[in-house]
Amino acid sequence: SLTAKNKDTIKSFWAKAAPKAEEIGTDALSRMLVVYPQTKTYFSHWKDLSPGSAPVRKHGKTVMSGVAEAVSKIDDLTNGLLTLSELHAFQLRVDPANFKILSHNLLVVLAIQFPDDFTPEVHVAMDKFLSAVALALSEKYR
Ligand code: HNI
Repeated sequence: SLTAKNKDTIKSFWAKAAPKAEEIGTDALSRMLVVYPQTKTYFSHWKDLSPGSAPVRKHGKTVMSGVAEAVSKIDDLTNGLLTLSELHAFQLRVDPANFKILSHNLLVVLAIQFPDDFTPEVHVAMDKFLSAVALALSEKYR
């Protein structure tokens, strides 16, 4: 689980990343849809699923607002993300395996967009954090 040091690392990295949240979310979602095309099934109601399209941009921003919420609730992710977990489990019916896929794409994009700040220490802290977020989002599935 996340140590106090991990949490500090995540919060200070997030402070740098937050202003670019829309771009991060858009690029991560764009990559996920291209590299893992099975994820496109959830967004078949969109007109254009190509990288950087208007709905991808809009949803990129939405997903990152969820990540921002998770950072703010880092001390109790399970309760903090319960509503979002319920939504993904019961309404959206997203297979929780996809949370890991999106997390991977987020890490790739963070490494690209923040080559200097994305140290191994930040990498491991963000990896642990995104795994914890994925676990919290999976809470309502069982
Ligand atoms: Ni997700 C809607 C956050 C992973 C498919 N998602 C949301 C919303 C937030 C959100 C916030 C908007 C909620 C609302 O309307 O109240 N999603 C997150 C976060 C993660 C995540 C924080 C993981 C880090 N979502 C995923 C994954 C998929 C996914 C991996 C599928 C591959 N999400 C959706 C879909 C919607 C959605 C589908 C509704 C989209 C729409 O068109 O409105």
